[in-house]
Amino acid sequence: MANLKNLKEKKDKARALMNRRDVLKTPATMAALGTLAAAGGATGGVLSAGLLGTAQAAESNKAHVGPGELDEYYGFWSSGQTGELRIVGVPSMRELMRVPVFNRCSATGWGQTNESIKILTEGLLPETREYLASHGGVWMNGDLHHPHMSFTDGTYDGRYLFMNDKANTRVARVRCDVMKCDKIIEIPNAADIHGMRPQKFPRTGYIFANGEHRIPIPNDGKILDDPSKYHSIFTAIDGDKMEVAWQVIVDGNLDNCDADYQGLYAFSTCYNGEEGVTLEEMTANEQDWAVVFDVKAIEAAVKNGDFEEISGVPVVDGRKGSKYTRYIPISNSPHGCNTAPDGQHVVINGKLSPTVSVIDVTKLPDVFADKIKPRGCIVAEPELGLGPLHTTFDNKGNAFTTLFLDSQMVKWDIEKAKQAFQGKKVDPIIQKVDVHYQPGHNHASMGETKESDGKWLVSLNKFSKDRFINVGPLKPENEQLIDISGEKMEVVHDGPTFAEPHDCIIVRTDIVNPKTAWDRNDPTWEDAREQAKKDGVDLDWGEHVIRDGNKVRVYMHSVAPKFSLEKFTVKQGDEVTIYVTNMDDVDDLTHGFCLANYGVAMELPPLATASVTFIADRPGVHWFYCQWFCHALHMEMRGRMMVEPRAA
Ligand code: K7E
Ligand code: CUA
Repeated sequence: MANLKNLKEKKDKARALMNRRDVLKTPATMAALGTLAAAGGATGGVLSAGLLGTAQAAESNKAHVGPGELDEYYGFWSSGQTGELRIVGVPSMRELMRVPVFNRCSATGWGQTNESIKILTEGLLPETREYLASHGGVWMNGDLHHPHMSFTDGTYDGRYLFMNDKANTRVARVRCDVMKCDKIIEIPNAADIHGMRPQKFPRTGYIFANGEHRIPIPNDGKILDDPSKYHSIFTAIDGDKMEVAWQVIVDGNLDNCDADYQGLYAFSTCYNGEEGVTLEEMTANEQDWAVVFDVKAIEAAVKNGDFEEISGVPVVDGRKGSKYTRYIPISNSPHGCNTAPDGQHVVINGKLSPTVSVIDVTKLPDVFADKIKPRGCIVAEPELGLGPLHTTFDNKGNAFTTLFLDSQMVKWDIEKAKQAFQGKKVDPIIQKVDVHYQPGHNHASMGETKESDGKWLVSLNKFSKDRFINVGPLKPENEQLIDISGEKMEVVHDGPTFAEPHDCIIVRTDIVNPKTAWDRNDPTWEDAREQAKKDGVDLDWGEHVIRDGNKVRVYMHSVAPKFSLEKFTVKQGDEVTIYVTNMDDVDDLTHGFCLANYGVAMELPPLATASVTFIADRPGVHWFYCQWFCHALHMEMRGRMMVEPRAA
């Protein structure tokens, strides 16, 4: 009975929402914002209209990956405010691995080992490093929204993954051979990197990154409450060197971006054309823009000196009227920006407008030559539903757009949308399917490459509400798997997930080939290798304690189930560095090193070296032990650090 009552309540709520949606059809702006707020409200009242007569698709066999079977695709998932990268198997949606990037990690020692601290700090701006010196040395948080793989010739090449940190204005790179972060840089002159995409052609090349918030440049305190002097900045990073190549100052706030398949243009959605600082000011106008960057012209400007050097990087003026950019008027507050695999169309997602705008890149030379108006490159503008945020594609000319407010995924035909734009009586919408609830990003298998294959679609939903048993006030998000191989979309899987999978990519497994053990010559522990050489010890087979004033360097290796040193002794107050090398090369034979009551812990996968430095200021016997289950005698894999008390 309770269930029936529940169902009736839900239907009533859904009907109430239907009415509200009708009200919303007209000038969307503030009303839509009101609903955005309601979606986050405590009542759960904004439920998908699709609850009416939802015929939930039966579990498709294709999505089932049985015990011991392997997935067809790697999913690379962001984790939003958790700050890490996640690896998910698709279509099983099994979480396979977490790769710490902008976060601190208890298991792996990321943020504590000398090797990770180097990566986390060497690319920071000097003023940030100075600030952090008295604030723990490394940032403890990050906000990782957009993970994207490097491209060669319009498709993924399996070299690197790049990702942004909105919280602390950084861009990071993960090596796909070992699935570890190897570079992090902070972007100067920018505030809070949001949209980020690699160059698709001829290769990556550049990483394009949007500074979202507007700030005074330089932001040194001379200008404060004078928003007319704030700017936001577009950055091109050299993805090989992980250095800023150039920047472009723009009008408005940059949101998301993408690149073309010709290597000529980059695109950013741009809201707050009003340049306001309050919500009312930012949404006052009915029009914002998509900004198009002429990459070749900007490169020439940098070569010919048409830039200002700020914080050591060339900054080109791309504000309205500049020859390096064009501002294409788009309805209020566009969000996602997605290039289609046909190489010709770029979809700008309306967010506060129920439409998406389709740019034809072949018309851009005429726009830059001022032969046609900026809007002249728009070749379709279908009305899809409420709150279009992001779009992805199959290999048959179809696009899939998330509708945040409607809690739906809409499949539509790009060609038909173009015909409708020219006045033909055709409906580009093929199907809408309910997702649960409030989807943000979506992604189809290989969908942002020219090899898009139209098999799977993932909807990353911001709310799970009633989809899972209740775990308390903080609920998981819900990522749903949709089979798009047929004419109709079919939701086949719900996957709860912790905060917050903003975005993901789905990559064929043949493209990604990680190693199963580290190479002993890996540059990650270059500093350890050099120090061992100076100390005249063997890093691989170390079992040495080197005293150097009040510095002590301990070298040990691990072979299951033993550390090479059963004990070592230091003096209270010594600065101790422990280098541990795992000499087991057996697949999956990871050890760990945990020094109890010193807060020290790190991972040691096959043939890796890791090191940690700390002050031995607690006298007594301190056990270190292997913290990764490695052997039948794993519990016995341990030793003692003895700290002699300081003479009284
Ligand atoms: Cu969440 Cu890509 Cu940061 Cu849209 S962004 S939802
Ligand atoms: Cu070595 Cu557990």
